[in-house]
Amino acid sequence: MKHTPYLILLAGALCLALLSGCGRSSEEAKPVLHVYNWSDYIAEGLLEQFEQANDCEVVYDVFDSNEALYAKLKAGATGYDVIFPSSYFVTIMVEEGMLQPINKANIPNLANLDPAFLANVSLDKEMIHSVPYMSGTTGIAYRKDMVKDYEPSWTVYAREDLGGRMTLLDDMREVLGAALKTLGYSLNSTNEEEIGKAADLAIIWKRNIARFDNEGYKAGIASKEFWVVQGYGGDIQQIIDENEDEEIVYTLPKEGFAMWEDTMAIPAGADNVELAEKFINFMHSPEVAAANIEFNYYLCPNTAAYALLGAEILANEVVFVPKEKMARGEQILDLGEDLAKYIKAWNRVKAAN
Ligand code: SPD
Repeated sequence: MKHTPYLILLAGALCLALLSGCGRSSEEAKPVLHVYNWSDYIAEGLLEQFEQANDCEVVYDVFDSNEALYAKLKAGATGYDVIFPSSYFVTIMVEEGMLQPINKANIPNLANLDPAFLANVSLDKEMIHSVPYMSGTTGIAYRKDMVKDYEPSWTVYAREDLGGRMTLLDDMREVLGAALKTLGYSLNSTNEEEIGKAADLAIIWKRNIARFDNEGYKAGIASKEFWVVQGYGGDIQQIIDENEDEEIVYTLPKEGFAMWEDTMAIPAGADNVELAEKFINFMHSPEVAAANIEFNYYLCPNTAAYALLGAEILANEVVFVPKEKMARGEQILDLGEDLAKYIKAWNRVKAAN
């Protein structure tokens, strides 16, 4: 009886030892990198390549919007070592102490990045808290075989004859941004009246769509469930490739469209900063960046990678958007306190019938 507490302690210690790895094989004791990225956003085989090169394990989760990433971290999700926020969300996360500074000395491949991109496109130009990953456009994809009289215009969403066959992204800045452009305003407008008018227009569009959707639209347009979808250029191109379906066409609306930059960042309190830096460095080796451009159909501003790209991808206008089309694009920016106006307008759109 006298020894019972010690037996309990010993049993507890044994359990702890087993859980903490003393009983594990060397395979299980490898360091683990937790990555949280957008879906369909890394070339096949790269994670395994990184694991082998660094004798580690990568645990990889995906999200489908900046809001989902932000909400998950805010809700207390810890343990991620590398995350992929869009640049306009990095600013918000930095203000809220959610990201840690990047130690550039540990990421030599940052030298491969295009200085012009950093100066003109990046919002975090000195890469204090984030490193560019990919940039791209948001447009409309439609099925040639189902919509005969299509014009590349956001006004397609006012067409009742396509009712139930269209989707819009479940993304406040993207939908209100498209409506703002349609009305001739900036998609970064901070004018409450303009944002209000954009919400009114989005409510009209909402009546004609099947749903707001960030992921299912890809399978939906491939299966012909949807004929017109708002989507990200590279994701649409991936669907065209996977399904060898030339009936799907990606277009950049005449009124204008959103451009964005996604980044890699290390959350405050990340467990494995050293491995996170190695991962970011790996992603910016010329070979890996080239593989990602070829797979993702987005532009990684890694100039050292361009020499490794095939002729087909170099000629692909979804990736390398011609200057005359690019002129209609506008980059999504962080709006600081004015974002509240968008949240209010978006809530009205979401609540409307
Ligand atoms: N599958 C990857 C899609 C990445 C889109 N990121 C940009 C979002 C801007 N709203």
